[in-house]
Amino acid sequence: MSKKPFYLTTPIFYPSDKLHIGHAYCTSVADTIARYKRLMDYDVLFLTGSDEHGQKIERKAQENGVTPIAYVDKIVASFQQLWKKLNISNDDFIRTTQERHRKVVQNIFQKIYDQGDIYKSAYKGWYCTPCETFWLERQLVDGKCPDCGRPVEVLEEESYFFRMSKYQDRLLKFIEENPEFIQPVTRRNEMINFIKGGLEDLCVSRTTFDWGIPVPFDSKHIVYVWFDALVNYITAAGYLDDREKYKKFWPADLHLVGKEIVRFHSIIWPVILMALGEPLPKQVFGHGWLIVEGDKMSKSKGNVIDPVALIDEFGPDAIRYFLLREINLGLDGNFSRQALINRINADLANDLGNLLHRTLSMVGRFRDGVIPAPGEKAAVDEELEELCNKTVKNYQATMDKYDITTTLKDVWVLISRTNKYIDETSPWALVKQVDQASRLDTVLYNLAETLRTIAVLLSPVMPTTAEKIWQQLGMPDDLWTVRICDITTFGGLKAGIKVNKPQQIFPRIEEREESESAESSTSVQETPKIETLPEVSIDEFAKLDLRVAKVLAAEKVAKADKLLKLEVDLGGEVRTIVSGIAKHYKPEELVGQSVLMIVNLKPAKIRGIESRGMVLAASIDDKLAVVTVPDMPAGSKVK
Ligand code: ME8
Repeated sequence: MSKKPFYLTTPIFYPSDKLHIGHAYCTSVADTIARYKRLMDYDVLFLTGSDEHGQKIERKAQENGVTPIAYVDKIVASFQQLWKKLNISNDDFIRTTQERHRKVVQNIFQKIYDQGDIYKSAYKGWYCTPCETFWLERQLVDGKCPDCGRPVEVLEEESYFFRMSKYQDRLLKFIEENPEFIQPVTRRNEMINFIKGGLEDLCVSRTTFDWGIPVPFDSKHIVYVWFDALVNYITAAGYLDDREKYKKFWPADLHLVGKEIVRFHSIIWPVILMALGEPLPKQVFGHGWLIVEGDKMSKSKGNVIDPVALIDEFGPDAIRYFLLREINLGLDGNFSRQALINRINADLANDLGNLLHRTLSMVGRFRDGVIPAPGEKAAVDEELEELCNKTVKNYQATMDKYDITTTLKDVWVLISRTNKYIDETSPWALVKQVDQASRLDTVLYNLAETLRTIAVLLSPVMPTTAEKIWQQLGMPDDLWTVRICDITTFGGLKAGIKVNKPQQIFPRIEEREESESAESSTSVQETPKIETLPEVSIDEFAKLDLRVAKVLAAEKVAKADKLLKLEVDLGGEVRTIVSGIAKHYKPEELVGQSVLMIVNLKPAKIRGIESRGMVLAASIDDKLAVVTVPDMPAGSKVK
């Protein structure tokens, strides 16, 4: 049986400037959906590209003293590099300056003109060049563009007009009959109101500059850049040159666009298609904006975030994960460096990184690196199995709604539960009991199987990380040939596979503030070679108040040859403590030293002296040294 097709697109971006993190957000969402659909065994066509014509680009090129094509060539190359760096799996990249596109735009323009839906008249009104949009006097807000608030220019020129008004009722009926066509519902309501306000015929040609596709029957005119741009979606689907492909992929399943251009995609574009007698796309989804410290990104505000620098610093998957986890599709979301670091440390380095590291190191140490076949089962194993199966099921339900944020939250519930499963089953204790070998096999198998499932579930969002996990688990098949049916029932992993040595997938980012606001944390990195006390969480560790204390005075405690009584300054408070270090230090050796102390230890009476705190010391066999922190002022905190 042939696979079901799925065609999705991003907007084609203007190469007037380099792309910022907002563009990277949109394309990461689209890429995640494309990869998810491939996982669901669809035949996917994923398109992105560049919108290269228009007055804005022509002016930019002039300012830079180069031809428009030289200008866009350079910027478009930077788009393509960015998508490569971000691991975007687009199947095609369309440039509106390509010949395949020019042919389609001219063909369509001619066709609509021939049927009488394009006519010549004169335009008099306003134009916003940054948005490439025509406005009527009454639509302006304080004399400025109602969309972007920038100044508009007066335009008076001979133009061709597209009879949009003729299609108003048909369009409204279509939108009302197809509730899924415009999403989310807030955008749908906006569009319905807009259409009810009346559709004007649209000016679809310009004569006062050259950078565009000539109108085929009147070369003085060039095609309006939005008419030109929207048509890209059928050019790439093979409208003129590959009818079989076109039949397969058109109508598109999803046009993912920013909320500010939903109007072009759900009004102008459908009317062009209606005029052509072509089916309308199944859905236009308007995503929200990325806001930086409360403001929309813009060059003039100086808050534009360069995705290339971020990827170089943190890697592509951390950026993709952050954007998809933090921003609910359809709503605006905030970008902040600190929030990004918190996510990397808590979710990626800690939760996910530890699970992989602990699992692989235990399979390595306890079973010579070979995943055992499962043995005896206990209730805790069944609970993990059930959660794993349920997560895979819910995953499909939430991903089908493009609710990627909820999907990721659910996967992290599974990751956290699996970390807890390690603590509950204590494989390091099972390995010491001969009669528990079968239980240990089950635990190790279950951990590897859950990680295999997690790698597949995360592959649409974090393709590089998923591949790393896959490789470290020693999986023999190519991750990208795996389909959802391979993970729907727990237990699909074959025993006997040799895992590789664990390697860190996300290093912790050490920046000053991050430990203060780091969110959930499960456990500290396992150290394979030494026996440790049971793990504590970062929150538990944070309960210990460790500070630098300056020793003001020290003396021996009468009739106790191990004890010294110390007076210490904690930067504003002097305390007395008793410490069992008399065999290693003479009192005078300690005076003036800055030592480390726990200051919130419960007070204890030792030989009648109340000791309020404890000095930290390192010791092995009969050696001991107090931990000193020279040059740190008394009262400094240890974090
Ligand atoms: O509008 N947050 O191109 P464009 C999130 N060429 N997404 C953002 C964003 C932000 N702060 N800023 C931009 C055009 N975007 C036309 C499209 S399609 C036939 C023609 C994303 O370069 C968002 O997807 O101005 C938005 O719709 C798109 O970039 C606009 O890109």
